[in-house]
Amino acid sequence: MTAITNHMPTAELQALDAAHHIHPFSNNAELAKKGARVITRAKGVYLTDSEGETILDGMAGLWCVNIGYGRDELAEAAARQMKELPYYNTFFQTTHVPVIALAAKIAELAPGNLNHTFFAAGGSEANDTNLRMVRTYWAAKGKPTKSIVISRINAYHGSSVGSASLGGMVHMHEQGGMPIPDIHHINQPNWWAEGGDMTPEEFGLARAHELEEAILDLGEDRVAAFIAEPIQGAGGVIVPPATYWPEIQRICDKYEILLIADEVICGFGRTGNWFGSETLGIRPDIMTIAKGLSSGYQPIGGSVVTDEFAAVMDEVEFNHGYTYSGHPVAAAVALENLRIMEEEGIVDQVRDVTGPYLAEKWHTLGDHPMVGDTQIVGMMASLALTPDKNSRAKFASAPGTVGYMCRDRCFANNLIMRHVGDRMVISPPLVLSIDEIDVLISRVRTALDETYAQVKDAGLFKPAS
Ligand code: PXG
Repeated sequence: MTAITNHMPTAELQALDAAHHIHPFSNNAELAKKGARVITRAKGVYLTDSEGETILDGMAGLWCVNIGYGRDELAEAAARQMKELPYYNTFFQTTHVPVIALAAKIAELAPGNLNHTFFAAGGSEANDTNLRMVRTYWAAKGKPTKSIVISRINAYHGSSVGSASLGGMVHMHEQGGMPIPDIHHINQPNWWAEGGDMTPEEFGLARAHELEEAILDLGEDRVAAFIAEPIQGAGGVIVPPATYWPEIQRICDKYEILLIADEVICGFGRTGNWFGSETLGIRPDIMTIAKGLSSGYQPIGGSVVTDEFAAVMDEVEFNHGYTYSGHPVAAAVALENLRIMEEEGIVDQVRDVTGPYLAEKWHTLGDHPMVGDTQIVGMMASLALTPDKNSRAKFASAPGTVGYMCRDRCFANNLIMRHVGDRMVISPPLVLSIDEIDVLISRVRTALDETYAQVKDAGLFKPAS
């Protein structure tokens, strides 16, 4: 076989891709017909494809390339570590320097007494760890019946059987026999879509109270933990009403329910603080981390737990671990990523400068005839597309039809912005500059204008009855 390189014609690469590569979350037959866009390189916030087009990456890969593309320091850290110690495990009474240093660094950055990390290769694995760990924790405390984890509809916690069961994506549960037992879902705090006649504040409280009702229904002695993203990411960048999290925290405290904050997206600067829990005022017992930990340069994630939690688990031989838990190369790269983020003040920059600027511009999109809600915290943001902003109406067309059209117009304008149903979301690299924010906003506006024209032409600009 001839070498497959960046220099091959796009069509040949696409044909080989279609022949042998199964894409996640895709209809592979449809994709094969049009051919996947081949991304060949990236620098800063821009991707380049095999046709030489440059694309502004409004999604930081998959919500993860916080530091931006093309940082040689991370490549060098990986190369150094590969030469010195490419792999060793930490299962059998051994450890190594990168994992020691990274665990200590995470303890320094994490709020409160979240000082101990169990490593994984990504967020799904880390949430599987959490599921087993909270049950093991309660059993060790003499309360083995506390095994139910409460989560939320439209949450995303990963794709493995355990983590997808924790998640609340109905279309995922439909495939492969999920959710597994002892996972219970309550409703999400999505005021725009589900708030009815309530004010956001009333609605936030009502949705938080569903947690209390679930605990009372299921029995306090049965519930181990509540898991949630501080701000739902894959669910559509749903920023909860201000009343929601304080009430959730009160309920978890009152009933001694462990609180797991899934920081896979919100962590490492995304919300303008190191962790979303700080921005939202949450005191978790466990944080799930991944993505921005290494800015996606290496697959790594973990579960960060408090001193109190770790003290209980320390007494148990926890029969759990992954070959790549604390992988030395991934750990070395993550450390270098965190060093750069700290030294360059990237989180402060998002909180004080670029985040507020992006927010100001993002909210101006609310004057577009098809845009209802505009939500943004730090550098994660969403727009609700609607045929009638006053009534917060959904489109009459199948959910996601208009969102998909908008995503296509973004692609055509060399901007990656995702759609979640008829909500548009961005999560750009945290190094996005003021000038790049202007480019992003102008491409979003063009894409919205083009979508609006298409939607009207197709007779789709009408509300569901
Ligand atoms: N928790 C959260 C909050 C996530 O967003 C995971 C866990 C799972 O992490 P891993 O590393 O196992 O993928 C995620 C991942 C999307 C999309 O379409 C989002 C994620 C993954 C894939 C697609 O928005 N988030």
